[in-house]
Amino acid sequence: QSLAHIVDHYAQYPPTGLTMKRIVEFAREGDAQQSFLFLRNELPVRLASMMKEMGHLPPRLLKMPSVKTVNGWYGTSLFELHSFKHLKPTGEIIKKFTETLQNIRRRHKSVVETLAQGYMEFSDSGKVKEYEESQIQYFLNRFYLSRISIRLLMYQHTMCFGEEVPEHPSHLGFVDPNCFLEDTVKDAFENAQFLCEGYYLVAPSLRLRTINATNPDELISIAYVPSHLYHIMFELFKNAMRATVEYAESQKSSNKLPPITVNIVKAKEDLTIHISDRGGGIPRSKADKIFRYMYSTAPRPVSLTDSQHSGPIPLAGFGYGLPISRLYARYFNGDMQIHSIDGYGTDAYVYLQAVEDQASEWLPICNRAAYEYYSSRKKYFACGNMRLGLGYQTVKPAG
Ligand code: W6P
Repeated sequence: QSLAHIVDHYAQYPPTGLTMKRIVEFAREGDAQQSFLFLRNELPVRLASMMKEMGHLPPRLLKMPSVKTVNGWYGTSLFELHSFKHLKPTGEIIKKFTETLQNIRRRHKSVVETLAQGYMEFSDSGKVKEYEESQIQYFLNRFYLSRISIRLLMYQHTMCFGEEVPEHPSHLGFVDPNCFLEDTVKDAFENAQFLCEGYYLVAPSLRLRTINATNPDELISIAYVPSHLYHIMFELFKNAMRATVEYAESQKSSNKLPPITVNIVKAKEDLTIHISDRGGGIPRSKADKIFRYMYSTAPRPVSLTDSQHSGPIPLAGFGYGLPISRLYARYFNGDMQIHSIDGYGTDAYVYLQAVEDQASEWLPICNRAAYEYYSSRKKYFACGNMRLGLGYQTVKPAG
């Protein structure tokens, strides 16, 4: 059976979207065998649909060595998973499956950097047309969203039913059923502050308020993926701090830096985190660009999470950080919005689902709208709102 055949087979099925509630329940009550039976089909479905989608990228981009490398990783991983299709779920097979998942995770670790490299190879070897750029942005949002979902499923299996241990005994795999948002937010702030002081010698302080609108006396917690929230907040804080310090310097202000204020509010439906800085804001003409993947301006692809630099680490510019953070927020049916007052400051809003069974995985599915996106040569930046039917839909969990 050829790889193309296997891809076609799995890509005909839509993914099965889960909710946070089901993920938590499954971590508590499920077992390795059930997980194996689900994932040996679900992971190939999600991998294959992205392989299909890669096929719609501009042909010249597909010829770039780094893009071929990533495509090859997907093929190898799909093939490995497919080899479990007809096997009896014995203890030994399940153990091998778990090891395979760990290998796959390692193999795909540097997908983001490698695709960034591929984009640079593409733009170095010829002019990038505007519609190509637009298709690539559209693709990357879907591709990275899918990657986030695949990695979460793999983490849940290896940490709940394999040898890997969760970061904290109260966690269920990669998920914290009682994620105290205030702790994660403070943690992200302190680490961004540390970077900021290392680079600028000063950093703004934090003014944090929490409002639990439903249970006023209770600390705010939801079931969530702590590392996703950390990633989102760390990115927003780095941006807010950089703006605050650089704006104060540009104003030759000798006053104390204005603090970054954060409000965390839990209501019946939404959990909102509002981050406000007085870093001078950004003009509307730049506002829609901050969620673009801008590989061309990145000096060298630098790993998103680990920094192997020596010397001061510049606070991130608008690279991949914000678009990927927004995908993390959207993944469980949340969102991220940024509104600015030019000449004053910026407000960032992170919306998460307050209720577990409303937090459904948001997955790219291949439908006609998506196909039309790749076949048309229009410039779609202006309607980049992926909620307007441009290929994104929530798949309701089965059963
Ligand atoms: C700015 C630009 C920005 C992006 C994201 C979060 C905060 C801020 N502040 O000036």
